[in-house]
Parts: sequence; C-alpha cells; structure tokens
Amino acid sequence: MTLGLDSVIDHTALGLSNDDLIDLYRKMLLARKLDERMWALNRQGRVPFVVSSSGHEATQVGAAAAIDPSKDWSMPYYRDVAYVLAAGMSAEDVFAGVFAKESDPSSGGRQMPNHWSEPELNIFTQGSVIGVQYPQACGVAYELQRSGSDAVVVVDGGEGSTSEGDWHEAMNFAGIHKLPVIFLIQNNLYAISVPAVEELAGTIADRAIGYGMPGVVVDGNNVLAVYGAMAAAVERARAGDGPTLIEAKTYRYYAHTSDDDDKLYRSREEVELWRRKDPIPNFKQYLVEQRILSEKLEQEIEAEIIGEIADAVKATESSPDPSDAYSHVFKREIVPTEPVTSVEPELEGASGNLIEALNKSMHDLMADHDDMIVFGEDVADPKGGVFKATKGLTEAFGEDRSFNTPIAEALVIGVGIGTAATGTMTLAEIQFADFIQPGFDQIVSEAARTHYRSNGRWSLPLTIRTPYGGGIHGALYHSQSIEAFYAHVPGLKIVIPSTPADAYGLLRSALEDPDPVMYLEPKKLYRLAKGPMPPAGHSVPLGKAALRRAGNDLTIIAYGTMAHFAVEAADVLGERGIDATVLDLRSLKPLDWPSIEAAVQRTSKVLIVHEDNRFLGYGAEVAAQIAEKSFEWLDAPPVRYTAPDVPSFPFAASLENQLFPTVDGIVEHAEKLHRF
Ligand SMILES: Cc1ncc(C[n+]2csc(CCOP(=O)(O)OP(=O)(O)O)c2C)c(N)n1
Repeated sequence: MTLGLDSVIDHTALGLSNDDLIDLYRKMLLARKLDERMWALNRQGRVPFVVSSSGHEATQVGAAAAIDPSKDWSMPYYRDVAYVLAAGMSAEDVFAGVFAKESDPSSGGRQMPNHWSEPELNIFTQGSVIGVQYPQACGVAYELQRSGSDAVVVVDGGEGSTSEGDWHEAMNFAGIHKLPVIFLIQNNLYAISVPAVEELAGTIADRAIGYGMPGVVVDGNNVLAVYGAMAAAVERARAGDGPTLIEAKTYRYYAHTSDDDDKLYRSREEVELWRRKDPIPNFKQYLVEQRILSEKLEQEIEAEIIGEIADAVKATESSPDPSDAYSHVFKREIVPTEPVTSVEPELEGASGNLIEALNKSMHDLMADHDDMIVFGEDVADPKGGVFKATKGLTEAFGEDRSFNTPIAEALVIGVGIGTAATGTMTLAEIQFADFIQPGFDQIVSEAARTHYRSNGRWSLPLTIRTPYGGGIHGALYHSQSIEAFYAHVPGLKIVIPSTPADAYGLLRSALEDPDPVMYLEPKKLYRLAKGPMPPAGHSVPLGKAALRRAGNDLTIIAYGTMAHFAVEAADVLGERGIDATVLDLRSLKPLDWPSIEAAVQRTSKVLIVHEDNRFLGYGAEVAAQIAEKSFEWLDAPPVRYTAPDVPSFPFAASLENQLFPTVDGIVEHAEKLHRF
C-alpha cells in the first residue's frame, strides 16, 4: 500500500482541526530552526558534534502527533530531533544535550547529543548501536499487551537499521505475538555514505508480509500522509490487531553528522532536487491555500520559535557542567565489607539436586511476585527447558508469564531489556552459554549501560540465566565458560551457584536486585550437586562468598564445579597433612574481597582454580588484586590452575580429560604451592 506519494491529503478526513495543523507546522518549523542553530553552533566551534533531522520533519512530527505520550512509548533514534520535540521534549532539553550539561534530561551529558531519554514521556534511553532498540520495543510492547493496556510503542530508525539482525528478529517476534508496536523506518536513501542500492534488497515495506504484518510506504515529506498512516497503525495496535511497518520515504538535507562530508557521496543536484520537496514550505503552502495560515500568524510563529531557541541556548550554554562521572553504574551498589569467617551450617531439609532447587526457586519467586516473567527457547511447558529447569511454570502461572521465544538470542535479551524497562521482574533464559554471543551486544552495550547512560533515570530488574561449563562431553559448543567476558563489563553483576541451596537463594537475590544480573549455572552440577532444599524465600546475598572449609596452610579459591573439586582436593590434602581453606566465590561481581583478604591473611598462599581457559581468565583478576593489595601477607605468588588456552573441551573423553581440571590436578598444584 502506498500513501500520499505525490498526492494531496485532505486533512479533514484525518480528523485534524485547524489548530492541530498549525501545531504540526509549528513543531516542524521549531525542529528546522533548532537544527540550523545547532549546526551553526557547531561551525562556530561552540559545540563539538551535532546530528540533524532537517528534511525528516514531516515524518517525525507526523508520527509523534499520532501517539499519546502520557501512555504510549517511544524508542527513537539519534536523528529524531523533530520527533522528540513533537513528543514533548523542549528546545532547552535538546540544547542541554548539545552542550552536554548537567541539566540534560537524557543522560546528564554522558552521551553524545541526540541520545534521547525521558521517562516522564515514556521515551526509553538509547545508545549509539544501530538496531538494538527494536527487540527492546517488543519487550515493552509485550508488557503493555500483557497488562491489558491499549498503549502502543513507536520504534524507529533509518533504513540502514533494517539490515541488522535485531530488526528482523524483532519483526518476527512482533508478528508472532501481534504486539502493539509500530516500526517506523525513515528511509532517507543513505546509511552514512552507502546508497540504498548497496544496502537494500527489495523493498523494506514488502518485508512486513513475511513477518505477518502490514507494510505501508508513505511520502515522508508529507506530514499529513505520515500522520494518516501512523494514526491507522496506532488504531490497529490499540484494537489488538498487532504491529505495522511504515516506511517513510524522505531525505536528509545536512550531512550524516557534523563530522561527515556528504559532498563525497551525493551530488549537489540531487540535494537540490529533494530541497524542492522540502516538507515545511510545501505544508505551509497547503495551509495558506486552505486559508489556515495567515502571513501574520506565520510571522508570529516564526518569531516565537526564534525566541524560544535563543532562550534555550542562553539558558543551557552557561549552565553547570556535569561533575560526577562515577555515579549510577548500578542502581544498587553492593560493596562487601564483612569477611566470611566460618563454614555455614548445612540447612535442614529434604535433599535435592541443583536443577530441582532452581526449579523450586522459580516457582516460589513467581508465586511471590505477580509480575515476574520467564522466557527463552523451549522454556514453556510441556518441555519446560532442555534441562527441565523451568518445568511447570507455564502450567502454574500461565503462558503469558512463562513462554517460548524463537531461536534469536539478541531478541531474548532485547525483549528482556524492554520488559524490565517497564518495571517487570524479568528472567530471560539463554539455553546454553555457548550461544549467548549473539546477545552480547544487548547485554554489554545495552543492559549493562542503561542505568549509567540515562544518568540513573532508567534501571533494569533483569536476570539472565544460562547453563555453562564443561566436563560433560558437551564438546566445543556446549562446554564454554563465559564469565570472564562479562565480568569485564561495568554495570553487570555475575553469580555462579555450586549448591542447591545457593542456586535457590542466589536466584532470588538476583531477581530481587534492581540491576542486570548474569546467573551462570554449572551444568555439570545440575544433577551431581545434591544437598538440602532450602525453605521457601531463602536468599543468599550477592557479593558474599562461602567458606566451604577453613584451614591454615593455604587457600583454594574457586566457583561452580571447581568449588566441589576444591573441597574434594582439600580432603585429600588434609590426609596428607596440608590444611586448606576453600573459598567458593559464588558472586564474581561484586567480588567478596574482604573474604579473600581474610583467607590470604590466614594462609599466605593462594591457589585459584577455574575451568575457563587461563589467559585473562577470571583468576587473573583475583591474582592481580591479591598481589596488589595483600602482597605483604603472601609467602608465595598467587598461583592459577585452569584449563589451558585451547578452544573449549573436545568431544572425545580421551581429549576432554587432557584439558578439564581435575581433583588430582588441584592437589598437585596445592602441594607444590605448599612446598614453596
Ligand atoms: C551497529 C552499528 N554499526 C555501525 C554504526 C555506525 N553508524 C552510525 S549511523 C550509521 C548509518 C545509519 O544509517 P540509517 O540507519 O539509514 O540512519 P540515518 O543516519 O540515515 O538516519 C552507521 C553505519 C553504529 N552506530 N552501530
């Protein structure tokens, strides 16, 4: 379907009053004049970097005019100056970002200009990564739909973003669930310098058919055409009929950003041609012809806008610079202070294994928290997860609270970001840690930074569960350890349980924490680790290691499967007259430094064990901290015993056995360390 291309749209048929039309005109003009001022400030050397929306005003203002920002959500992108102005942000808000000031509502000067965020207007924070907003929009839309609201989500981007996998994954998911989301693609024919012919096969709008939704092409330089298409899509979404893809054909008049030189890839004739289709003079002409806009009113509007912009520049340019670069890494910063000094007594209770404890933890959590949701590949009943961790949740809590996703890991995490952004306690499962990497971007660039980049205004109660690790003949793609990749990232918390009680209790703490937590499950222990099942509500604090054995000769620091091996090794060492402490970290981030320090001070020798490979593994950080902070307590250098630097564990037992750390190996390394 094509709407408005080179045709005149009758505004009365759209239900727009004369005042509405003047408002559209005013917003378009405000965006244009603001853009011109931004660009001039850049050329004067007063601001380092700007991105403009000039040329896109009809698309953006027409789109924003069709939603109700008091309930609808927007997931805009960097070119959306006119969109956010039309959705309720002020010129001052925009300039506060351009000047990177404390008062910048989007990020308090932490992000480049145009990285919008305003919780009051349901504008979710965005970073710079192209395309990641689409799965997140699906998460928000999922929650709006589940809550019975008739609110919708508008998510948009340039045509370049439709080449990203995230876009396709999101379109698919939106189609499956008939989500109330509108995908607005602003097709300006270039992704920086790459012309449409080199980036797009076929037509963007036509792709919608394959994802079970209508695709509409609209003249993006005609504000009434865009408004009409958007209003229809919004109505459809509110009625529960699902998503729509709108491709708005438009053009940007300035270079990609103030750092770009578009003369290299676009002819001046081409730009001139599109200037003749400028959405603002064309709309003005329509309003004049319809006798809606008089010359006097036009002058009044322009003067008002010029004044508004001048005031905004004046108010922001000299306003305070941001001063605190450290705050808001986490919503709840956890700084362990008390060392663990004794071995915890075992809980009373019937014995169970780790996977049963996990399952019970999820059942109890979902019973306690009405809003909690769980999803991932094969998560729903009847299968209840490939390891049965989520068994029974769909039956007990309904298919909207425990559901399957397509095989699309970026989507799984992105949806989780969106559901968590609405405040929903969210548990996303990645079937195997080996397959989490497509979601790396969503975890590292998005989830981990959401709180920081929004200056503390958005937070994500999101936990990501995933089975990891080897020793189970899982070969190269079902055995990997991933903790070191993610432990490196500020903004993430990481836990690894090794007992049923900890599996239960750490999961509760992870879910009840307001920040993103990665919950890594040593799958070798699923059925191997047995112990008392904890009572309902049992929780284990984040940032607290467990002392599994207290000895005076040396300390073995481990986690996951290796924590069990370390206890077994310590028993052997005990028989040989070496009295070892075993510290099970449980929480890799935050790290329980006080407990490590106390153990180092008691034993003066430390062996760190993990099944991940060695180079820049988690043990490197622990060893470095011990060397830096406790050097004077040491009688020997901290030693690591790990898998070697080989790409994970091969399938053949004879090969895996060569690489996977063993109890004997721990004993051997400990004895050598003891002799030092
Ligand atoms: C994942 C990713 N790859 C590359 C970039 C660098 N980059 C920033 S904008 C851009 C072009 C985007 O073009 P399009 O989506 O068509 O939007 P437009 O700028 O034309 O509005 C690129 C490649 C990025 N930010 N993110």
